[in-house]
Amino acid sequence: MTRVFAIGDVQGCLRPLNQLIKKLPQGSKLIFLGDLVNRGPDSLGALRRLKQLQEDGVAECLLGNHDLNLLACDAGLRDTKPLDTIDDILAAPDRRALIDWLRHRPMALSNGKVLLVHAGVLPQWSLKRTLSLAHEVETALRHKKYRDFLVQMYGNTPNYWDPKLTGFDRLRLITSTLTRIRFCTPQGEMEFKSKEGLESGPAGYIPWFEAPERKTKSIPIIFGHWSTLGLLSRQGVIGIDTGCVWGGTLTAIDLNHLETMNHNSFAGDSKSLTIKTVCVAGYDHPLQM
Ligand SMILES: [Mn+2]
Repeated sequence: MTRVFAIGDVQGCLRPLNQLIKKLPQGSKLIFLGDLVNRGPDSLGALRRLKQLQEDGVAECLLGNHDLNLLACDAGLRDTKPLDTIDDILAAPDRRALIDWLRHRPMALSNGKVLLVHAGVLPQWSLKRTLSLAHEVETALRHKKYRDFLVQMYGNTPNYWDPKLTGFDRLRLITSTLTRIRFCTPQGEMEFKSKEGLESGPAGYIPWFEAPERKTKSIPIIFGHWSTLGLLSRQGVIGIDTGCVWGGTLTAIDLNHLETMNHNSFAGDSKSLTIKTVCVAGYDHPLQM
């Protein structure tokens, strides 16, 4: 059986990426949870490596908010900011190939037993709904006029799900959820400012996975994005952004191990999943905030 690992936010940390791959069993399939680039010391090297791994059939990579920011910078819609480390990609001779590869990556993945997203999902979304909404954004990004979507991508509204949403409002809501969500109300109204731990949301807001009516409770969700949580397993979800780029670690989780567990042991309750991970030390000279 092919071993499958989900891997947290690489963010341009090529050395830890290479070290982690060396520690995993030969022939493993690797699924990266987005934020492939930015903040780390070698975004270009990491992106080239991940593209090669995907083209070799070894890896797949989800899109995260930093990857979408790169697409927007490439399209001339956003200037790089002082902490950004993507200039090397924008100056690279293979820039076009890298960008075109990146915009064809998925926004969510599932084999029916586990759901993988960069940031999270809204309470009203089932597994099927999540994959279908992810596909709407994927279609926009793969279209030859994908720049039209990038122009409209930024913004914090709408911040709650309404199936009647259409056009760019709908695509923006889906993108904000899958790549940026941390806190929402129990009804799923999102808030985008809080970035610290589980208790750091404003009054009335909870981590997205604690929404009491969340329709994805029966399937484990693996996500990245929220590095201030560290490795987290609760409510049937597993966060694996362990802050590689901030001096933490780069974490891989064994999905085969997860799939062999009794489904009922995590459905809808607050128990932690038993998980098996492989970690390497992250970037050892973290940038100053
Ligand atoms: Mn992120």
